[in-house]
Amino acid sequence: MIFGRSQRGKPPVEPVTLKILVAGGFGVGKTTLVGAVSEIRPLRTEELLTEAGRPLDDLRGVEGKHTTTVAMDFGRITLREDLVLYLFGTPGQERFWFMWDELAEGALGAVVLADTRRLEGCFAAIDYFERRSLPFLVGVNCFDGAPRYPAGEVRQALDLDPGVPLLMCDARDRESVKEVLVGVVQHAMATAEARRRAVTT
Ligand SMILES: Nc1nc2c(ncn2[C@@H]2O[C@H](COP(=O)(O)OP(=O)(O)OP(=O)(O)O)[C@@H](O)[C@H]2O)c(=O)[nH]1
Ligand SMILES: [Mg+2]
Repeated sequence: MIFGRSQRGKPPVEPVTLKILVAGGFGVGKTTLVGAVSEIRPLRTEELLTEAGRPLDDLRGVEGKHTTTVAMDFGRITLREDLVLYLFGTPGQERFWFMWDELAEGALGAVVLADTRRLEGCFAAIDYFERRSLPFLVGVNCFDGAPRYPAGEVRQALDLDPGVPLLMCDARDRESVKEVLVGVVQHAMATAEARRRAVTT
């Protein structure tokens, strides 16, 4: 058959689209992470850090940082031809957290980025996802010059539940970020499956 389906190959697949949040404290690399993997030009809402914000904005370790996210970052990555992730980066500064509930709506899971020099920066994000039972994974963004700690020590310092995955990553590196995102999707799927089983048994 010349015009049969077999000649045209596989019919195009409608991809599943999933929403993933990228959260964490101020300046941990959320905007960098979304920018590193997005296949569309990421939408950013960066504003200049100002003199007025200086007492509030902790720039230790990221002295070269001049801008901050005030609403969100948005990017997209196709993990497989049938699986597309929409990434929503949250603002890190506490004064913009009123945005979080809007951003979290309909999310499958989240990445909480952490910087070991300022671990306390991600406590609020961890609390937020725990309270809402939204599956999340912790990505330790290994900045150059930051001390490296074994995963177990970081888990302990964060008082992480044993079921929450923790990965070391580099927010600037596409492959590293992809690994983190695959980790979130797998963790969210496993959590959903476990919850389903708990309901039906
Ligand atoms: N060396 C190094 N620098 C990084 C890394 N990730 C981010 N940076 C730098 O750290 C600074 C902060 O990164 P951002 O991506 O703006 O952080 P953010 O979490 O979006 O910050 P807010 O939106 O202000 O909360 C920038 O100057 C980045 O270039 C990393 O993995 N290694
Ligand atoms: Mg940002």
